[in-house]
Amino acid sequence: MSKTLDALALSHPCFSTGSKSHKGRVHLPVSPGCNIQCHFCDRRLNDIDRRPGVAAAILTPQEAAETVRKAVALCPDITVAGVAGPGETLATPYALETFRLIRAAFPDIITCMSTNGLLLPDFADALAELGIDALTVTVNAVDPALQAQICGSVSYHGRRYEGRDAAEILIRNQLAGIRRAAAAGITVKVNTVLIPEINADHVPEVAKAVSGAGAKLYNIIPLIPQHRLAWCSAPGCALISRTRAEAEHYLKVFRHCQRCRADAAGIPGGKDVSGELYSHPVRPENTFSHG
Ligand code: CLF
Ligand code: SF4
Repeated sequence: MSKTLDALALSHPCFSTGSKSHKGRVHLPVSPGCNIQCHFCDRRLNDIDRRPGVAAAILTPQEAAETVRKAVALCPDITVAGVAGPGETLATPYALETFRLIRAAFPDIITCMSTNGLLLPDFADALAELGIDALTVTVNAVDPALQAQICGSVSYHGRRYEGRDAAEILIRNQLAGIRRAAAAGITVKVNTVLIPEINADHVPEVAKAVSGAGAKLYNIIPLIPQHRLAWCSAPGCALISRTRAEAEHYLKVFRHCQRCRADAAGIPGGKDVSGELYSHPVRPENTFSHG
């Protein structure tokens, strides 16, 4: 049975709705590829960058399960095992296989997954059956004209779509997927990357739409201007605060996001044990990008 928002608020560092939690998470970088192309996404394998989409190397599901064991020994405050890339979790089977192994080996750990939502209508019921406790869907716009400026293409059921066609499929599936996951009893959070030049005024509309679909929590992530959105600006504190306040008319807002790497481990913004866990050499042949 998935956990409610109230239960997660006490035990999950990214679902706390008030002050910052002191619980931790371990990210398991098991998902290499992606099925869409966000313009801000610059997936890389390295030890240095501190942002989403970056990991030192890809793990197998078996290695990931062993990593959870080590992570909890290094940092007993870790309550959550999450998969957040470095690519899209539903584009390859490894995230689900990882959660199967983790569920069996660590029945009490909170399982958490993030997705771009393209395949969520297909997988929501399977995620509920697996007992995923917390799901994050990244929805950057619900207006296809804006989404097309953020995401260049999607590969969906064997075909590649671009521009407005891609945007329409992505938005439709994200909202349908959230509806389906919420109906199956999964607590859904939505992340929106705040891009001042593209979606800043549109964020309340996203919050309204995802709340209507059943999302319970909202997280506004300031853009890291890079890749094809290097021309955009990083939002300042005043814009972030204003946008959060506007979104809060529709659903609760999480305010402590640390824009974690796909192999982050420890307490977000606090104790960091990722260096001790993931001190393996970079494998450049596995260079996928993510954001
Ligand atoms: Fe990881 Fe994301 Fe789960 Fe948290 S991170 S999969 S919900 S366990 Fe958290 Fe990190 Fe922000 Fe993500 S602080 S980037 S929101
Ligand atoms: Fe895929 Fe995530 Fe990168 Fe977007 S940000 S292209 S969903 S890996």
